[in-house]
Amino acid sequence: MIDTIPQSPFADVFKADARQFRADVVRGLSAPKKELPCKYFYDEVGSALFEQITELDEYYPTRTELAIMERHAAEMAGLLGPRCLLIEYGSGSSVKTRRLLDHLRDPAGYVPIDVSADYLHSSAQALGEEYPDLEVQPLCADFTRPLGLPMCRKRAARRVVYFPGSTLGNFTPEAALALLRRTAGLCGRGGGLLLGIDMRKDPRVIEAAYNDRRGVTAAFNRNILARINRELGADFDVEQFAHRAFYNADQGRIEMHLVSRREQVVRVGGVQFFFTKGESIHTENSHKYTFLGLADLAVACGFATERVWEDERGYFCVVYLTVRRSRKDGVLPGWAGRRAFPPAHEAIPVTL
Ligand code: AVJ
Repeated sequence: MIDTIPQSPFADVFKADARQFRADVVRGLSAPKKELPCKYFYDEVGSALFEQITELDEYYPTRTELAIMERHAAEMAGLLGPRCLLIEYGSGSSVKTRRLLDHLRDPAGYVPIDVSADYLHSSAQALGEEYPDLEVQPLCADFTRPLGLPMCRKRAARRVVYFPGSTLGNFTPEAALALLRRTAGLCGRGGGLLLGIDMRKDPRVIEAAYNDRRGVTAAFNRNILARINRELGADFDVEQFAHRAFYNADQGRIEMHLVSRREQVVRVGGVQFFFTKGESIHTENSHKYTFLGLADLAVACGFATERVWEDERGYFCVVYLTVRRSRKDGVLPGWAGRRAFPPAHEAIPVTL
C-alpha cells in the first residue's frame, strides 16, 4: 500500500516507517512472551475506534479529564503564564488543548506533536483558523525520541509540555522516567509539564472501561492484527484471537492481550509464527498512578509539583510540574501532608 506512492517526497520516510513497523512486529512476535507495541493501534481505523471508545459509558478517563480541564483551565493558564510556548505530546484532535488555549495570555506558539501526519496537519490547520493570533507549528515526530523544536516568531517566556490523556500510562515505569527526564531537558529552566493521568481506583471500574459491552475496545485491540495484515501482507485470522483485558494489581496496570482461540500458524512476510491454543499477544499496558507514585516520578525526573487538580471521585488527575532549579528545590511543597492513595489491592466499592 505504501509502495504505491513512490513519487511522494515522503516515500522514503514511509518506507522507513514500514520497515520499522515490520521489524517491531517480527521482534514482538518472536519474543518468548509475544507482544506488540501499542503505538501501532493508531492507524486511521484504530484512531477512529479510539474516538468511539472515548464516548463509551464505561470509558471514564476522557470525559473526566475534559471536565477537569473545563473547570480549571483558567487557573492552569494563569500558572503557565504569559508568552508560553505550548508543546503537546500526541496531540490528536487537540480537544482538551482548546480549553487551555482559550485562557492562555499571549501564547508564543503551539507545537502539536503526533506521528500521524495527516491527522496532525488537518487538526493543526483547523486550530490555526480558530485561533488566528496563535502561531501553530505542527511537528510530525515520535515524542519518545529526541526532538528538535520548530522556530516560532515570538520569543517564549517558558516552554510547557502538555501531555494529556494518560498516555504516560502506556509506558513502563522505566520508560516513563526516561521520557520525563528528557522532557525536563526539552523545557529547560522555568519550563513546565502539564500531565493528565488516570489514577488507581476500584479495579472493577477500571476493568469495565477496557471491557465495554459493545465490544469497541475488543475491535480496537484486534485492529492491530488487521493493520498488520493490511500493511505487511500478513494472514492473521483476526476472529481467532480473543480480546482480554484485566487489571494487574501487582503492577497497578490494565493489560490488554489477544488470546489465540486455537492452535494456529500466521505468516508475516516470509516469517511464520506458531500459536498454541490460549497463547497470548500482550498488546498494551495502561498504568494507573497514585499521588505518591506521581510525586516520586516527578522528583526523579527533575520536576517540582506545583499544583494538582482532580475530579470529585478522584478518578483522574492533572498535575502541573515545573523544572526544578536545583536538586533540593521544590521537592516537598505541594506534597507535604498529601496522603498516599490506598494501595491497588484495597478495593474501594464504587457503583458504576
Ligand atoms: C489513550 C492510551 C490512554 O490506555 O486508556 C483505551 C488507550 N486502550 N482503551 C488507555 C486505550 C484501550 C488509552 N490511552
